[in-house]
Amino acid sequence: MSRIATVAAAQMGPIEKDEPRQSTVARMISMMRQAKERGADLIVYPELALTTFFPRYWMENEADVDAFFEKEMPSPATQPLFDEAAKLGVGFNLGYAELTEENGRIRHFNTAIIVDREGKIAGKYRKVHLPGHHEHEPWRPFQHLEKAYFEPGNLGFPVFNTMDGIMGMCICNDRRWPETYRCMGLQDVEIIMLGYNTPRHFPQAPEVDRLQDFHNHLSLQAGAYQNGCWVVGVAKAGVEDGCELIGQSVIVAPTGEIVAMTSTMGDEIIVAECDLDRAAKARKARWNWEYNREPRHYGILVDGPGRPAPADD
Ligand code: CDV
Repeated sequence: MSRIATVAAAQMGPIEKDEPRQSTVARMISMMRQAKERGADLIVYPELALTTFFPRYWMENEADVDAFFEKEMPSPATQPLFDEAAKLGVGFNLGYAELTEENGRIRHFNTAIIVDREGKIAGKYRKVHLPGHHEHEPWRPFQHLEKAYFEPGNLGFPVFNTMDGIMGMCICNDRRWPETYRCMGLQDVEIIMLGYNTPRHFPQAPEVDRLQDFHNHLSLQAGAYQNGCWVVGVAKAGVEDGCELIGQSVIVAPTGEIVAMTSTMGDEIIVAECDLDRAAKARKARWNWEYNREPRHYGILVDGPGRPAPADD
């Protein structure tokens, strides 16, 4: 018997700077209900889904930054989402800014969780690849201060046996790195969920602005195909406080084919039936890693790159 996860990608339109958590959570609950009506039993929300994408602002006051972070999960503001999940029997993937204390040290992470159909947290991931810059760079039309406001995740790329599948997560910039998918592929992941906030404008190389949608799909489709797994990529889209974020959220099959895609820049649900057994089948038929991988030649991936020494004359 096939294991089908009916997955909804819940693209969100802009969240303005002063939009309270309660309003965002109400939007998310409304989408969860729509998803359930369309048969979904798992819903994926964007990166940092509870607030505006605050790394675009330079803030000197730590309290101003921390106001965008969750000190507990669930909290009074987010508990209704967990309650609705349990009521409807719909699992979810949520991205948020996490403020926590570990060994007496305050830490800030860009985090995502998987919550199961009983409303229990079944897995946590902290973003490894943080894009952007550490300092205020006034030449930019908007900042990208993830390196200033977060530290790199310290959990690796775990996968979780939950909801009758093997599930993994990554977050936004992670999707551009082949290592992200491979770390989870090697653990037999069947579905990778991720959210993104991707500005259309790339200040370091504006000539690639026109390629943002292409590079988004290129990364997601390659990750799915090369690792034989489902990939669900979900945008926060539209013009958020003057900054345009790309949309085109997708559900990608283990063949690399897009099976559903959003067509607006606002709150929008797409749904696909994901046969989780297709992951193992695709991996075996196409790649058969035990038989064909040559890991003894891949040491450079962890030992570090290095240019070859110049040839002797
Ligand atoms: N939120 C992100 O990680 N955004 C990056 C942008 C800055 C390039 C991304 O990879 O989409």
